[in-house]
Amino acid sequence: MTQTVLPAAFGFLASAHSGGGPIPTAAFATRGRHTRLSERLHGQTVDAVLVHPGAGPCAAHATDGDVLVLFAGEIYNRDEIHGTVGSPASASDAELVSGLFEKYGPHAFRLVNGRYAALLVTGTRVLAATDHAGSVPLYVRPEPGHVLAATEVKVLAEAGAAEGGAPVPGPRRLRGLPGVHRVPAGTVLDVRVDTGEVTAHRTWVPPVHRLLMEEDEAVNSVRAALEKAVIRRLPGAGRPLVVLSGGIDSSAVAALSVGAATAGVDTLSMGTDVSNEFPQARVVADHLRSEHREITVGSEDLLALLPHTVHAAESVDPEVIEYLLPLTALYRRIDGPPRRVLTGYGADIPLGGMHREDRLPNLDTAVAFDMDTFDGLNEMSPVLSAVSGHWSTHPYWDREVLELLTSLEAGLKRRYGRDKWVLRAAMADLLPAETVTRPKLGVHEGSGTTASFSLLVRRAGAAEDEVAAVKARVVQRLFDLTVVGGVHPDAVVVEEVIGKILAEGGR
Ligand code: IOT
Ligand code: MG
Repeated sequence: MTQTVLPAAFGFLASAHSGGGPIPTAAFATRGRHTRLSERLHGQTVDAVLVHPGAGPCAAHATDGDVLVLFAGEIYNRDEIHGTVGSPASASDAELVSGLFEKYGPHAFRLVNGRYAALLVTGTRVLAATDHAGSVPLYVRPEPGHVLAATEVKVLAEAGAAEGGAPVPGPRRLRGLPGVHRVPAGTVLDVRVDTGEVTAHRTWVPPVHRLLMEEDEAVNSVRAALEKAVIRRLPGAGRPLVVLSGGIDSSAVAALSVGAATAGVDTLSMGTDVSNEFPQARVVADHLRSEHREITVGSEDLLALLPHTVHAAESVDPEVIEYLLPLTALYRRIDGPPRRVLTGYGADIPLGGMHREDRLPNLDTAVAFDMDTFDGLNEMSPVLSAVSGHWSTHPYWDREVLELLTSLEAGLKRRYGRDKWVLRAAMADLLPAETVTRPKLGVHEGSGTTASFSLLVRRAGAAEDEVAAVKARVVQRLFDLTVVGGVHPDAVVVEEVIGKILAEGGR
């Protein structure tokens, strides 16, 4: 069963209440049409806004008796779910979740491999669920009698501090937003609307065991899992767009897409006036015969998008913002109708690609640490591309691929002096040899983003040893302004923010 061209919705805002309650303005950064709905269930009323691509009716909600489902994103194991719930082939993802819930209750979400945030309302409960990776962020603001939920936290900022909310399990508070909580990755928060009480159920945890495997078996398993994940992400009609750096991660996604997409594949590379990887990406595009485009962004224009990146990602991690800034610039330059975008993002986390580390115990420690700490960074937030109407998806963070890659023993990740060896070996027959052997270069390095941001901070007067701390404060300040404070990112001048931070000194 092939994927639809785009998901039925990119995001939502919902207010579930037993006796009225204001619903905030749907101030999403996500671009799309807004569909409103108001549904009276037995024990509560739900008012919601879905933000979605396309002009037709929005299929991202389903009602069945006293169950209402709102669903942002998409499911990748639709076939398996059909098999177990016996739904019609035309069933929407929201209907599949509703069918799974009827059979399995809140454990339904343990069965879904997808990129989604979902809200399921029934009786006096609101279930707020994230996928295994928390790749579509979801936030709740529980108060006795009134629960707000949204896929962008800026939408909840307007509601102010929650009153009388019961404690929420897990330290998932948000900077500057008292009473608002992020739903952790791979979790269902079960909220009682009458009391505001919250219980958390995990639906996925990263594997901590490791598998010893023969080379051939590991290589074949990685190839098969990644191929399946790519195929599951390809649209039934239309051409996918692969954002291509020419590194092994995105080149593998492009190669597997070319093998599977009947309508052909487009590839796109970005660079700046300071630095680019155009020649390396071109080698891959020529080899695969994709329709390839290059986009050059001036580094001043790039840095001016820092507020937009923080506003879209709603992240306060300065390193992650440096990875996401060039991608934000790239997505904003994809014009024309909404596209389905495949990326190689995330491969380096389970494979330890960011760590230039030869010693296996240290490499595995780094992988374990990264798999323990990704939650809340929002590095795969769909909002990054949805600000310009596009849907992004990440095959390496498909639940099955991620589980396999994480659990491979470190010696399959680092082997014969190569990083990400198992992936390189798995793709060797589909890519040019120079691509397969090319060492990793991060997007923040290849585009010169880290260097340009550092230069900007130094030019404003920061000493060399202050640069990292100032960058961190800049990112926090941008979050306070654009996410908490509701200031439009166009209205923020990065140089002024840096100037103020330096003027404040150590405070
Ligand atoms: P990197 O792996 O360089 O890039 C991520 C994806 O962005 C690539 O696979 C590709 O699809 C796209 N991309 C990168 N550069 C370009 C370009 N010039 N033109 C077009 N598309 C491009 C950071 C990183 O190095 O990205 N991301 C790491 C993990 C971050 C660490 N996070 C964590 N520990 N939680 C990653 O795994 O992707
Ligand atoms: Mg990568």
